[in-house]
Amino acid sequence: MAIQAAGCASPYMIDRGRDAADVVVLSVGCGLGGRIRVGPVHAGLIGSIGSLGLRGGRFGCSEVDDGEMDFTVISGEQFRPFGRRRGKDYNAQGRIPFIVSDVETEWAGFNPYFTQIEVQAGLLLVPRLGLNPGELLDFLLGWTTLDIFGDDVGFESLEERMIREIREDQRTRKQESKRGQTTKSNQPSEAIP
Ligand SMILES: [Ca+2]
Repeated sequence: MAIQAAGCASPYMIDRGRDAADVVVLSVGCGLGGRIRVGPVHAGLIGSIGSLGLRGGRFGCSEVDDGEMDFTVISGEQFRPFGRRRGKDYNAQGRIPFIVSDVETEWAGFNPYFTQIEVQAGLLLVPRLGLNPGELLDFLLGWTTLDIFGDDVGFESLEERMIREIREDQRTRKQESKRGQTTKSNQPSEAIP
């Protein structure tokens, strides 16, 4: 996202920005309890719905009423981010203790759900902190154009384009304002009689 914010809008750089955003999850839901998950292995006691923050490579809320419940011996969770499909959605069910046994996705490629590490804990507000080593590898290899998760979809959405153009406009105004101040300060001051 920072790369996109820097104004580099080629499809290649847009994908590098998205790949970078995929690595970290920092979001919050509503509910009660705590949970830890390392790929398909999980343990916890939690019920939570909704998602707001950085998750699935996007900042914002999720598209469907996602959430999770986890009683360690049985679990279920669903997530689908807004925007262009890049294989970050999942519907995962666990019917045996500690293991997610069934993961469905709209995506044909490898699901990054299996390389995700995340913890959640809270009362009413349930923060979620996650890191995905698989996505980190995808980000690093992405600079060589190798796309192991098949999530390099290229061009910008209308929303992304609007955000970029607003940021570019703000940056240009700032630079012009700075230049104006520098020119003023370099002008010779009037001679004091
Ligand atoms: Ca990628």
